[in-house]
Amino acid sequence: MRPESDALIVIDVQRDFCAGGALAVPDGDAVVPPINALMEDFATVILTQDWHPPRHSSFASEHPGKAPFERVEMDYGPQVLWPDHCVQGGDGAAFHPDLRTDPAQLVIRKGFRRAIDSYSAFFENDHATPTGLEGYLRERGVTRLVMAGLATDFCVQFSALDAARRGFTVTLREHACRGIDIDGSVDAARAAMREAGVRLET
Ligand code: VGL
Ligand code: ZN
Repeated sequence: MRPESDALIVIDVQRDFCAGGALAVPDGDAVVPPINALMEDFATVILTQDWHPPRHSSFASEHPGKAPFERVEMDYGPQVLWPDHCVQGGDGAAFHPDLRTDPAQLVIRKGFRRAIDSYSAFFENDHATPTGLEGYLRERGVTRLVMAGLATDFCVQFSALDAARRGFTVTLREHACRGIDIDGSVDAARAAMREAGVRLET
């Protein structure tokens, strides 16, 4: 068992990001067994859950003439548009049925404000509005984070970059992550994370 200073953060392992889901990540289900196994090693396990109200501004269906995976400029910066996904209380927002959730001490829900998306577990996409996770970790004396989940190039990357910038020691378990990969975005994410000092571990 790892010391209390180490936390496992499991990003968005939800039905909509897995096979048959509204925004299925290729091979997304494959992260479940290694993440379940990782939980054995950690005294502190935190899950995140993408949790959008109906008609969320990141949904392409809210932007006439736009299709999923196109980009728009929001007042907080660039935003990729997505199929409707992870709607609060809906089946697609539930955790993958095989993901162990009992060991989790905290579930961080994010993306719950209609006008702004939140990829990162730490800050919304304006990079300024906090989710509260940093305060929770600091109060509990957590300094080292191991991250895994979906999707490598969006919510995992944004979470890892924010954590590294805020001074946490961050390790990404790549065998327990999968990406969406839009125009090379997984390779770009890996380069950005490495540049920021995130350890990429296979
Ligand atoms: C995610 C796109 C939209 C993710 C969430 O979990 O990576 N990606 N919402
Ligand atoms: Zn989302």
